[in-house]
This record gives sequence, C-alpha cells and structure tokens, in this order.
Amino acid sequence: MTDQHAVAHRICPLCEASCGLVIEREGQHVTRIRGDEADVFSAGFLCPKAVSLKDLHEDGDRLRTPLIKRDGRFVAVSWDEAYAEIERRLPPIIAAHGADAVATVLGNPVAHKMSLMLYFPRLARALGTRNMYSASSVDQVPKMLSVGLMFGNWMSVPVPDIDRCDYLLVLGANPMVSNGSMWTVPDYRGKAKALRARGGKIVVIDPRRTETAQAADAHHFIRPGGDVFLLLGLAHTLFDEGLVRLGRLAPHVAGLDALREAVLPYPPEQMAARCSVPAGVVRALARELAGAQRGAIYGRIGTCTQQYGTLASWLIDAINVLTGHLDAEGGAMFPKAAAFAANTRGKPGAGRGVVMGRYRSRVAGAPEVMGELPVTCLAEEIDTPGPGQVRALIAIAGNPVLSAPNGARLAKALDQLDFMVSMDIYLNETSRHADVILPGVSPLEDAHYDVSFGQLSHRNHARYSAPVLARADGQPDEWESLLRLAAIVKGMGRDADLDAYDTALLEEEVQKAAGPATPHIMAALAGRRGAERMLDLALRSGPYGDQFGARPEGLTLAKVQAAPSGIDLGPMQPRIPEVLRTASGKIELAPSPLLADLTRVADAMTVPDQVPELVIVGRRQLRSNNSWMHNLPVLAKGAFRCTALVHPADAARLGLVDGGRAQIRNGDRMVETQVELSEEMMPGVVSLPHGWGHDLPGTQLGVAAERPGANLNALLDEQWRDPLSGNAVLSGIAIDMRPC
Ligand SMILES: Nc1nc2c(c(=O)[nH]1)N[C@H]1C(S)=C(S)[C@@H](COP(=O)(O)OP(=O)(O)OC[C@H]3O[C@@H](n4cnc5c(=O)[nH]c(N)nc54)[C@H](O)[C@@H]3O)O[C@H]1N2
Ligand SMILES: Nc1nc2c(c(=O)[nH]1)N[C@H]1C(S)=C(S)[C@@H](COP(=O)(O)OP(=O)(O)OC[C@H]3O[C@@H](n4cnc5c(=O)[nH]c(N)nc54)[C@H](O)[C@@H]3O)O[C@H]1N2
Ligand code: SF4
Ligand SMILES: [Mo]
Repeated sequence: MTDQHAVAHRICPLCEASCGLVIEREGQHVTRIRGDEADVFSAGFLCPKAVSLKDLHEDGDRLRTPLIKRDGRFVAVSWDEAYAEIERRLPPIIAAHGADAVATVLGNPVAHKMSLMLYFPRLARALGTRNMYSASSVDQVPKMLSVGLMFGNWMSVPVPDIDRCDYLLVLGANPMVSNGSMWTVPDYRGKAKALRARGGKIVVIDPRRTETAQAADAHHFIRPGGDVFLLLGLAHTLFDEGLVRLGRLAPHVAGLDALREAVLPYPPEQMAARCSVPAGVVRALARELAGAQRGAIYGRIGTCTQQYGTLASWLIDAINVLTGHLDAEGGAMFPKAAAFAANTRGKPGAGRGVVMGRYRSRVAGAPEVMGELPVTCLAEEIDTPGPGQVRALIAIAGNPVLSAPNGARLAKALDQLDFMVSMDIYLNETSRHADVILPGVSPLEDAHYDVSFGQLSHRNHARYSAPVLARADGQPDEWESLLRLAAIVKGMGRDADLDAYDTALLEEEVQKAAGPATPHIMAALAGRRGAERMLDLALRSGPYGDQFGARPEGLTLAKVQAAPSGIDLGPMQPRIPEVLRTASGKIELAPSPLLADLTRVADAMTVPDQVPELVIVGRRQLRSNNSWMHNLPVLAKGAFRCTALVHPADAARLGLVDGGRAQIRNGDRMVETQVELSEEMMPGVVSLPHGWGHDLPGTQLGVAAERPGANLNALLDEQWRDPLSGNAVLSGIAIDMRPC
C-alpha cells in the first residue's frame, strides 16, 4: 500500500446493522469515514459509532504486541514468546486434568469478526472441552432455543420484513439506538418512517418510553418480566375471538391444538395485573395484529433477558404463525443467507431438529444449549473445588467481568486459575487477569464477511470487505492465532505448519460434505487460504453459489470481491417448508420443553402477585457498545451518560434529585450512580446502562477510567437464570434506592 489517497470499503463491525462504509486514507492514515451510498444493503446509512473505527485503530491503549504477566506485571513479548508460554503451560493442564479443565469464553465481537467466527470452532474441536461459555447466555440463547425447537435450527430466526410491513409490534427492543438485533436492519429510523408514511402502524411495549417508542404510533408500559403474561393473553385472544388464520402454513403446522389448550387458562383479563398492560389493550393488539394485511411481532433483549425468556421468545413466533404473518411478505420471514447458513444445507424440509441438555454444568446442573453452558456458571466452575474443576481459561473478545452478573466473583475466580489466555484488543477488566494476552486485529486490518448477520438480514445480499490497512509486521490474523492455539493443544507444537494443518482440516470437512468431488473442490479453492478460503467454499456451495462450475452464473468469492458495495440478492422469499429442519418436517407450535416450562407460569399464577416497589432494567446508548467503547474520546465526549433514569414520582418519594448521587442496593450488593429524572420511565422502574464500571485496578483504559460509571451487573445475581435456556435474568430485579 502506498502513501497515495485511496478509498476502501468496509462493513462496520460495531453492531448488527452491518453498515457498508467508505473509508478514505492517505497511506496508512485514515482521513475520512462515511456511509457507502452505493451499498446494496445499507445505502449510505451510518451512526456516530462508525467514525470511531479510526479512533479505535489509533487508540494508544489498544494492544499491539502480546503481553505476558511476569511477577504480577505485564511485559511486552514477541509472538513466538507468547506462543511458547502457552505451549509450556496449557498442554500440561490438559494432560493432568483432562479436556474439561480448560474453559473457553467468547464475547460479542466474535460475531463481528469472520476470522474468529470461522476458526474458533477449530480451536474448540482441538480442545474437546464441555466448558464452553459465551455472551450468548446473557443475550439471545432463549431466542435461539425457541426457534430451534420450532423450526429445527438455532439460527432460523424469522425477522420482520420491514420494507413491506404495515404493522409492527415491538417488545423489549430499541432499534432506534441499538440499530437492531437478531434483525440486521440498517437505518431502522428511515424504514420505520417509511412504514408509517405508507399508512402503517408501529406499537412498542417497553417499561421505558424509548427512542423507538417515541418514533412509534403507540407505546405501552409493561412490568419488567411481564411479557409472558401479555403474550399468553394475546395468544388466548386470538383463539378466543376466532382470529387464528394459518393461511398457507396450515399443512405445515403441528401442535395447534396443544397450543390452544396451553393458552386457554390465560385470558388477558387475568394477565393484566401481572404485566400491567390492561386487558382491553391486549385484546386490541391481538385484533390489530390479526387484522393487519402485512404485520409482524418482534421481541429482543427485553424479552430474552428475563426469567421467562424462552417462553416469551416462543410465544412471539407462535403469534406470528397464528396471525398468518410468519413466512409471509411483510411479516416475519426467514432470510436466505448466501453463505454459512445451516438452514440452507442438507435435505430441505426436514432434519433432526435440535437437542439440548446432553450434559449439565458440574456445580449448578444447568443444561447445555447449543454446546454451551451459561456464562453465569463460569465463576463457580472455577472456584468450586472437585473433580472437573476448571483450571485454565481462554477468553476471546469478551469482557464478562463487566458484562455478566456478579463480575466481582468472576474476577476473584479468574485469579485462582492455573493459566489464562486472553485474545483481546485491550488490557481491560477481564484481560487483566490473563497470563498471556494475544492482541486482536484492528477491524481496519482484516478482511470481513458477515458470517452470522447474513442469516438475520431483512434483505438478502452478499458483501465482502478487504483489509483497509496493512497489518503491522508480525501481527498474525486472528484465525492464524486460533489455529496456532489449536496446533499447540493438539501437540503439534507452536511451529506446526499452519497451512498444512488448515488444509487438512478443510479437506476433511469437504470430504464429509462432497465425497468424490473433494479433489475438484480443493483444487478450485487452491489460490486462497484461511478464513477467505472457507468463505469461498461457503459462497460457492451455498444457495446462490456457482457449485464449482455446475452453475457458472452463481456466486464465488471473486465475484463478491469484484462488487465493493455488495451484491443484492433480493427481498426475503417464503421458505416454508424448505427452511424447516424439525424431525416432523413441520413448524412445531407447541414443543414439549416449552409446554413443560409453562408450568412455572401456572405456578406463579397460584401465588399472590408481589410487585416490588422499585425494579431495575438496562439500557443501550448510541455512543457506546456494551463495555468496550468507552475509551474512545470521540464517543466518550459530551454529557456523562451512565445515569440512572428515575421517574419523578419515584424520585420525589425516595428523595432523589436530578443530577444528584444515589446508592442502588440489591441486598448487600451496592453501586453508586448519578440520577437523571425522566418521564420516559414507567413508575417503579429504574433504567441504568450496562458495560460501565471502569474503576477496577490494573487496566489500561486511560479515557474510560476518567469517567468509570456504575456497573449494573454488580447488582445482579449470577444465579438468576431462565432455567430452560440458562440465559441470565438481567431485567426486573428488585432494588432499593436512596440519595447519598
Ligand atoms: N445488565 C446487562 N448486562 C448485559 C447486557 C444487558 O443488556 N444488561 N447485554 C448483554 C449482551 S446483549 C451482550 S452481547 C454482552 C456482551 O458481553 P461481552 O462480549 O463479554 O462484552 P463486550 O463489552 O462486548 O466485550 C467485548 C470484548 O472484546 C474485545 N474486542 C473488541 N474488538 C475485538 C477484536 O476485534 N478482537 C478481539 N480479540 N477482541 C476484541 C473488547 O476489548 C472487549 O474486551 O453483554 C451482556 N451484558
Ligand atoms: N449503540 C449500541 N448499539 C448496540 C449495543 C450497544 O451497547 N450500544 N449493543 C448491541 C448488542 S450486543 C445487542 S444484543 C443489541 C440489543 O438490541 P435491543 O434489544 O434493541 O437493545 P436494548 O436497547 O437493550 O433494548 C431492550 C429494551 O428492552 C426494554 N426492557 C427491559 N426489560 C424489559 C421487559 O421485561 N420487557 C420488555 N418488553 N421490555 C423490557 C428496555 O427498556 C430496552 O428499551 O444491541 C446492539 N447494538
Ligand atoms: S449502525 Fe452499527 S453497523 Fe451501522 S455504522 Fe453504526 S455501529 Fe456501525
Ligand atoms: Mo448482545
């Protein structure tokens, strides 16, 4: 790369909207970042976070060399020294204590990095441990489990077809700020505006009158954790008032009678008190949704991170089915990704479904889901002695000390480990506990393709980004680091021939999938290596692919590379029954684990309702991203944002004043925070953003430490989970608040 002015394209990795950006540079210096108006998917949209990619790249605190902790202090070392230390310390632990003695924990940015997404499974296979944890279990496991049970694949998540939708009911999501989640939808604001301009309607159910609610036609408060009661009332109404219309799905649905029976005991009139949504409103919502030509109901974080997260996630899609909106234009539809989607592989229309609970966590007995255990179990698996205890940890792009409940216990536990490796771009609240830190790659220095988000996109497309800037000398790509770790674990040593290992692993996979065609396919891929080779394979063998010559007009990586603003693959199309991978080949409307879980609701209905005086929920902010973007001055500037929003009536009762300090307590857990009075809040509910609390020692986050903020998760209990999915309960926790 020369010193000349150049223009590059990059998919933004900072949230699920995955906007296409144009990045201008002079030599290795980024001069400008703007939205790519020609992008076939995002059409020029971007948010204030996009420009921070430059600041992130240039951040002096961002790690650029490996670090080893010696006598309690980190020292910079070469890559070979770092790998040598891992080779010296990790394999003996496995040899002495077995595979399960090593745990892995992944964070959210893994989903935004092609290298990490595609090569972590290689490391996981080499390790063979059952102790796999990730941020999914403080996030979306309930949704993945419910769609897995209903449609047969964890990633078969229906997403609103917003461009053609006329009625959208949103629960527990704030896409105006989050820019969408489990729903890749750049420029939600513009699309919502267009929906309303064509006479459509948006209704939001949230304990805060959020930015999304303010841009909607109607908003209703809901008691945190109350969604299951509201949704049961809604489903009940559909049956009760004869509003069920399966339409063309009728022959593909199993369990309709079981669902009817299951929701029968829950008329909205009996549910209203439990969710604080009046029965009349619920009945009206049911009629509106059922009456909409093209409508959808969508729920996100607020509906997942609560004790009935899986039930709520299930009922949302069940209601889409009952109202005829699933898999219908303008409703909730299944994307068809160009690459990596399991629901485009194998025999269409049937499969083996999903299984869960094949094993359980050692201490709490939490069931495995998707091959993972709840991240809220990680601390106890480390600090509880006994056979099977976790003694080593590999943490990749995650910061669970801040992002998971009761990080204080986890922090202590991490210090008890025999060995810890972090792959991270910062020395932060979690990586400070590591013995070796391997720096991740700046997003401007690696190639990218959205492995996950193509499977969640409101419109089908294929887009690839080449590295914008050259990688620093000696810095491996993240897939190389992961494969190097796998080689070390496998006893091949840190000097193993990575390319040979990589090719052998790929060949084995191709052999399994394509049998006799293997040599032909491997030859066609020969010019590429690593993650890009896997991508070429996935595109070419995918639903739009060239099938290695059989469909010459089809996609290849070369074709996608030749279109820097992406290739549009059209709006979502109906995919039922082809998308289904359930054993029955049908949509399972009433999977038995969910019916069984409903007994918790039935039990709850038999005891008197206890409404805590004050509960706390989380909130996301435009200039922030979970815990790790508080070190960038361009985002951190301006008014302090880690404030507790309190309704004025609550504030008056509690003696709290706007701008004042308050203590928030949950039993003996306590944080101190700044108060902001807000009419947006439902009375009795306080909102505090998560990901703050940068006042822990031993980090290297100069800017973030100046205004550390309060850690919401320090108040939460790591044992509170949705028992079915193992997902953490982050919403609706009873608190006390008083001025300090
Ligand atoms: N109370 C409460 N808690 C929550 C939530 C909530 O709503 N309320 N939300 C939850 C949700 S949805 C999520 S997804 C989790 C997130 O949980 P985590 O993923 O654990 O937290 P992040 O803050 O996203 O941390 C990302 C880490 O990746 C590092 N990183 C960033 N980019 C790269 C890279 O390119 N390579 C490498 N190797 N490392 C990188 C960062 O430095 C940081 O350490 O938090 C959850 N926690
Ligand atoms: N700017 C920015 N964007 C982000 C992130 C970020 O940190 N900052 N994080 C990214 C990540 S990792 C994710 S997973 C997505 C999440 O994307 P969203 O789910 O859209 O994000 P939130 O803003 O957390 O929205 C959750 C909403 O649920 C409400 N809520 C809380 N409890 C309940 C409840 O019991 N019932 C109902 N109905 N509502 C409830 C909250 O008030 C909040 O408005 O955002 C992503 N995008
Ligand atoms: S909305 Fe998300 S993907 Fe788009 S520019 Fe902002 S952070 Fe990046
Ligand atoms: Mo998330």
